[in-house]
Amino acid sequence: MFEHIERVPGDAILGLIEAFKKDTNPQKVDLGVGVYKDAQGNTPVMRAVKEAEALLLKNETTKTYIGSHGAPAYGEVVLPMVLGEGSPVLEAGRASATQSPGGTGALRLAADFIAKQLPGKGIWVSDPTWPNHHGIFTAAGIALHKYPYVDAENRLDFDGMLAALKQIPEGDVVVLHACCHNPTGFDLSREQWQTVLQVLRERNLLPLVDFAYQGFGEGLEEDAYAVRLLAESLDEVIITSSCSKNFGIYCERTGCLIMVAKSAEQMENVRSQIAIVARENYSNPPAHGGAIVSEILHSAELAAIWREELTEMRDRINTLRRDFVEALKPYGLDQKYAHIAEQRGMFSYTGLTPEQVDRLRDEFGIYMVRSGRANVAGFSHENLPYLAKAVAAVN
Ligand code: PLP
Ligand code: TYF
Repeated sequence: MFEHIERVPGDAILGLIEAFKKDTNPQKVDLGVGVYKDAQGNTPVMRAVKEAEALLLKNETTKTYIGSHGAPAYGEVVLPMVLGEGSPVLEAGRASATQSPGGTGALRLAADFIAKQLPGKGIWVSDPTWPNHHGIFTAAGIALHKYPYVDAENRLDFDGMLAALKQIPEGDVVVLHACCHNPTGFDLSREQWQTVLQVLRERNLLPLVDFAYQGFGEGLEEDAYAVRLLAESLDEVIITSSCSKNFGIYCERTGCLIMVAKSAEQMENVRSQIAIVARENYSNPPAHGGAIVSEILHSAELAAIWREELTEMRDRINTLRRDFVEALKPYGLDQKYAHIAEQRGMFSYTGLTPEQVDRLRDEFGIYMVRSGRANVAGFSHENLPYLAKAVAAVN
């Protein structure tokens, strides 16, 4: 029965983990998969998370199913985190939260909902985007199209993006990265978001805002600018939020699908359909990650610790961006790579070519995605001089 089945290559990004492990170069540097790392190169459990888990262990009384929408206490804290305390969207009862297995799970719920309830609508993703976007939407049976995002000089191509958005058929879905664009690190300015809003409105397009890095760009509130602008200005918005990065709970699979509808009445209709989609995929989401987030955000004390830790992570990344460009100065490359200090979030489209990336791996044990995407959290003040020297050597 299985004779005809072909072997396919694994995920290129996740494959870097294995390749890095095998490398015996003592100076090797991992700039591959998008997980946060501290100065020692570790991805530790956050203190607020450890404390929340201790409380959960002590107080947990049952492991029963939590329902297709997940724990209400989780939705209760994620909605204001994403849409803002006192958001008019929340006041109007227009938003519904469904706990999901990671941001990926939320994307799949959104995809199945679109395929089922908005048949025939295409979906548009930035070129480039997170490769899983292609897989998830295609697997759900939705026709996938691209809009430009980066130009030949490795800069944000806002004009190209805008021109493409203006051509999208009415009613189609547009995937937008709320902040910390993966893989490029190029984010839109507030003014540019206002312009995008106008086009979405004029063309009657449905935004699906992927919000996987809240708190990693400029701040928890600042990073939510686009999400809140669109939710408050448009009748319908789909938001997929992830707690993997900002709570550092990658393996607990914790995300949220937020559906914003025109009215509370329509929201309840949509919500009932989302429950079916969740049920058909996995019945109920895993509970633990959502319980951690809910424990933290329901406690003023834990929430304050968490915010401090998140700020520390963000500041570390943004400092390393600037210091890397500084480290390139002696080689006369600081202008060429100045964009790395301007980009936001965990990732940088460095502008290194696939051939340069290969040389960095083979000659220096430096691992990144062949597109030239580097995980900036893999930089450290210890390895910056080595990285700068290596980048200079391949230039
Ligand atoms: N969306 C983007 C753009 C991402 O980079 C990620 C990262 O992993 C996700 C969604 C999904 O995150 P997770 O499923 O780990 O919560
Ligand atoms: O882009 C990244 O590195 C993260 C992690 O199949 C990731 O989003 C990468 C690939 C994948 C799942 C997660």
